[in-house]
Amino acid sequence: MARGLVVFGIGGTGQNHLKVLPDDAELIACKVLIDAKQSLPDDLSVLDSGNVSVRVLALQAPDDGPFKPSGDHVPGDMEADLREVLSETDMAIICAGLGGQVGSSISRTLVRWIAAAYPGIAIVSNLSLPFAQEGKKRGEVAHQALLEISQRCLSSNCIRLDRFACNFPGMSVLELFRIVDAAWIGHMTDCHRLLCRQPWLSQERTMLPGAPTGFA
Ligand SMILES: Nc1nc2c(ncn2[C@@H]2O[C@H](COP(=O)(O)OP(=O)(O)OP(=O)(O)O)[C@@H](O)[C@H]2O)c(=O)[nH]1
Ligand SMILES: [Mg+2]
Repeated sequence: MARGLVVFGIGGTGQNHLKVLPDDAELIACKVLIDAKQSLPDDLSVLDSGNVSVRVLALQAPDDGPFKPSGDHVPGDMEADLREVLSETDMAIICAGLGGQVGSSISRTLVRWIAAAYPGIAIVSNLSLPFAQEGKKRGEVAHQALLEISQRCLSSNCIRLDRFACNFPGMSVLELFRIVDAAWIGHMTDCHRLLCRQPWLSQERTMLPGAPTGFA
C-alpha cells in the first residue's frame, strides 16, 4: 500500500495549486512549497487548514542572476527538510508551471536529486507549457525542463496552455488555470491509486491478449 503523497508546489503556479488541493490527510502526507523568498505568502493559513502538514522552503536568489538548474544538488539548507518529508512516502508529485525561472529550474534539480537519492520513490509530475504569446524564450525554457523532468517520472501530465485555450474559447485565464488544477488533481489521484494497486483495470481491459491479468 502506498503511503501518503508528498506534493511539491514549485514557483508561483505550484503555490497556487497547493491552495486548491483536497484537504485529505489520507491521500496527502505533506504539502511542500518551494519558491523564491520574496514570493512566499505572508499568511500560511492559505495553504494550511491544519489537516495536512505543510513545509515552506525559501529559495535565496543567486547573486549572479536568475535561478538555474544546478545539477543534481538541491540547495544545502533544504536537504534535511527534503529528506525528512521524503522518508514518509513512496510517491512524490512535482507541480509547476514551466516557462518562468523558479518552477522550470528547481523542478529539474529536485527531480534529478530525488531520482538519484531515492530510486524507490515514484515521481509524478503535473506541469504546464506556457501560452504561445508569452514568447519564444519562455517556450524554450519550458520545453527543456519538460524533457528532463518527464524522463525521470513514472507519469508526467503536461498541459499545453495555448492548446487548452483553443478548446475553451472565451474562457478567462483564471478559469483555465482552475481547469488545469482539476486535471492535475485527477492525475495525482490516479497515480496514487495505481501505486496502491487498487483494481482499477477493468475486466475487459485485462482480458486483452498480452495485457496484465490484474494486480496481485
Ligand atoms: N497552471 C497554471 N499556470 C500558471 C499559473 N500562473 C502562471 N502560470 C503559467 O506558468 C508559467 C510560470 O509562471 P510562474 O509559476 O508564476 O513562474 P515561477 O516558476 O514562479 O517563475 P518566476 O516567477 O519567473 O521566477 C507562466 O509562464 C504561465 O504560463 C497558474 O496559476 N496556474
Ligand atoms: Mg514566481
